Amino acid sequence: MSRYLFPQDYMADPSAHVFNDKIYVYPSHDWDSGEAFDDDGGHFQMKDYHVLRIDGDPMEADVTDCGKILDVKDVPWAEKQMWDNDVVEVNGKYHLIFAAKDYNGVFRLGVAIADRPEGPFIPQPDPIRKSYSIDPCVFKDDDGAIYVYFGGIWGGQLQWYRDNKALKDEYLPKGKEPAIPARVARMTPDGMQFSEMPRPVVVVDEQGQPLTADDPHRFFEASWMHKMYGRYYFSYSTGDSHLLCYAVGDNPYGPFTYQGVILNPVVGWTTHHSILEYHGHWYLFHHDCVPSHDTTWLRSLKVAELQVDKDGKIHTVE
Ligand code: FUB
Repeated sequence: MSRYLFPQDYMADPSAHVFNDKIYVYPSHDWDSGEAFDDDGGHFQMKDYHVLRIDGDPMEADVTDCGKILDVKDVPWAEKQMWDNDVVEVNGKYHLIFAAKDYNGVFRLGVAIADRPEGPFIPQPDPIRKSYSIDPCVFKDDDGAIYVYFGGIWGGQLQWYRDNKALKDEYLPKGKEPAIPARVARMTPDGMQFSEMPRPVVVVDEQGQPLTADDPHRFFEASWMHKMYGRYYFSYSTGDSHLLCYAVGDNPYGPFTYQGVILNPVVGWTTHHSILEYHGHWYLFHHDCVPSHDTTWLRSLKVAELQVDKDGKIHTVE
């Protein structure tokens, strides 16, 4: 069973968290900009963020749009395309980590800070130093350490970087070459900068070999990290094979061993999600394009309860 969370507006890429015993969902805010579809996501011209609050069981409770929390015109370094974001609590404040294109057409990650989960968020004047690409997921471990997972291929520009340096030409591995990995960096305790150079998030098969470029289950974008039964679950979208998959590891850096498919392809090109525990139940937040009749840039938020075995295996959502 699943539920459309907010049929009143088009939103996507939901990052869901529990703050003060309520669920807050931080999505991208889709709209019809008139830009044509292209392989670089030029049709995703989002210009602001809203936050949704769910007052109880996400399968049935009321969902409130708390309003606009950040507008691209208020971010000094960002020109356009406010894509996926995520929020983490840092010393009693709330830090929104978001991706947008700067005035050189390069995706960077930025920070904006609020006193409450509902915002409004005040942006920092500059992006995170040495940040690149898209789809930040901010994960706070039980010891308080904060990690940001990020990266996305094609329009997300990850194929333009290796060893954290920009390449002269993009490089997309083929065939049995190792797939391009997501990245993870621990953040400074104040949640403002990377405290280390980003490291690759390697997803391996049962033999410990990295998934290859031709594997339909390899990483493409939409990183998410959650902890379950004391283990680290890295989940992601496979992009052009349109799956949500997961892999499990014993520490925040991995490697993560591939486990299976969380969600089969939905209507629409993209698929993107978050996973959250609330009052002892696990939920998958994601999006599809059924309400917009398969208009890829007009997506609608959904939630479904996840079935998890006692050994930590996640069942594919049907
Ligand atoms: O919303 C724009 C982009 O579409 C996201 O950054 C990707 O993950 C995909 O959902």
